[in-house]
Amino acid sequence: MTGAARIRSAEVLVASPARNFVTLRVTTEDGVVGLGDATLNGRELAVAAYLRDHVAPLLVGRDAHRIEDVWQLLYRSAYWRRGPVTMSAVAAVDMALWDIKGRMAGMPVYQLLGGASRDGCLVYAHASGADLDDLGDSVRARLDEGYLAVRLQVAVPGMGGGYGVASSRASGGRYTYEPAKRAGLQIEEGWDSRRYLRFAPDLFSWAREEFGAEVMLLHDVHHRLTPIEAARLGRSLEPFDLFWLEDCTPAENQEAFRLIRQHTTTPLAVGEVLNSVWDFRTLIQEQLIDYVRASVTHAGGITHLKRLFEFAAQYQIKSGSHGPTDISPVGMAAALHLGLAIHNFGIQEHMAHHDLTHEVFHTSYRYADGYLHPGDAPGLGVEYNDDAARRFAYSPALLPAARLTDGTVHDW
Ligand code: EZ4
Ligand code: CO
Repeated sequence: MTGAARIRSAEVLVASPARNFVTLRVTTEDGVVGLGDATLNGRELAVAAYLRDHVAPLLVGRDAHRIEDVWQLLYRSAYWRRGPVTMSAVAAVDMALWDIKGRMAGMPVYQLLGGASRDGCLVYAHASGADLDDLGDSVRARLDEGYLAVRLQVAVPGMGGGYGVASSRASGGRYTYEPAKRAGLQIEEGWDSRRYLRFAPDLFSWAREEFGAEVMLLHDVHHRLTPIEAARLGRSLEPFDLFWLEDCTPAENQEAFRLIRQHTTTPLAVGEVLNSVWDFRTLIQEQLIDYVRASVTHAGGITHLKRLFEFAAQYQIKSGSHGPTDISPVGMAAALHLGLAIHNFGIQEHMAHHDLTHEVFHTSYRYADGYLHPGDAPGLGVEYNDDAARRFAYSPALLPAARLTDGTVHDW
């Protein structure tokens, strides 16, 4: 029997290589290091404080091998359950302990999770534009890179913007979409559901004519519609065979999806802002959705997300994990190990990180021909470069707010 791997330290690392990241580094008395992602976009320091002040002191001296026990302890003994700050902190610890176990076993984490169920994880990329011409260039760039699935977002004519439209084109024609802005004041964006609902079918009719039937097309509504509006949108997009329609209405009220489901066969993906299996109970048991969008980083780590995906599997619902650049390379690696191992993997979101981000995080995962593979380095396969990180000090950034034409605050 392997002896205990006592935890010597748990350090919270905050750095901003192109954007802010919070990373937990757990080190055992024998010097084995595990990394976990604790990045919660726009609320980074809340998780950092939770980890530093309340979680790290509990970890020191504990056996890093006892992943389930530590998970249950952090979840139950805090007394205050769930929520994005707590579940991101628990997630970071969980990832770091899986990383340690893998490194000690000399195996990639996906092997510890049951081994590969597929050759690679299908991913979707982002394309966006200020108008359809601009969006066309963006989609073609993604297809040239070999992506088989692309999420399309475009500014709605007459609205001066829309969710998910990149504001700048980086070198090499790559659009970088980062909603959190490093500004003193929170940015406010306008929203008009009627304009959007009229335009969305034109967008996908154009896309099918332009790019053909084979490419998988996705779209994110980002919580902006009421249930009946979402039902109408899903129905109007049916001729264009979407891979999924994402977050078409806020999902705190899970029962809202009953109405949407009665009206449309467009596949539905929900849950990047949710963090517990309880947030999905009705959505899954009543088969109201097709893809679970929760992330390893925000939903309690590999241990909890695996439970959630296996619950979903009993109802023929697949995974579709959140994977924007606000999930760090550590979180992305963990998502890929889990995605490779589970049976009901669906698709993984992939927004490639900035080159500066990769100066701090060195990864073993690799992209080829529309798929990501976690690689075969022991553990999660990510190394953290402290020297590089010191060059990128934390810089506050906030997600925008949305307002309707008359000034009312809306769901962003
Ligand atoms: O706006 O993660 O599907 N992806 C998304 C994301 C979210 C950001 C918020 O931090 O909706 O891009
Ligand atoms: Co989304």
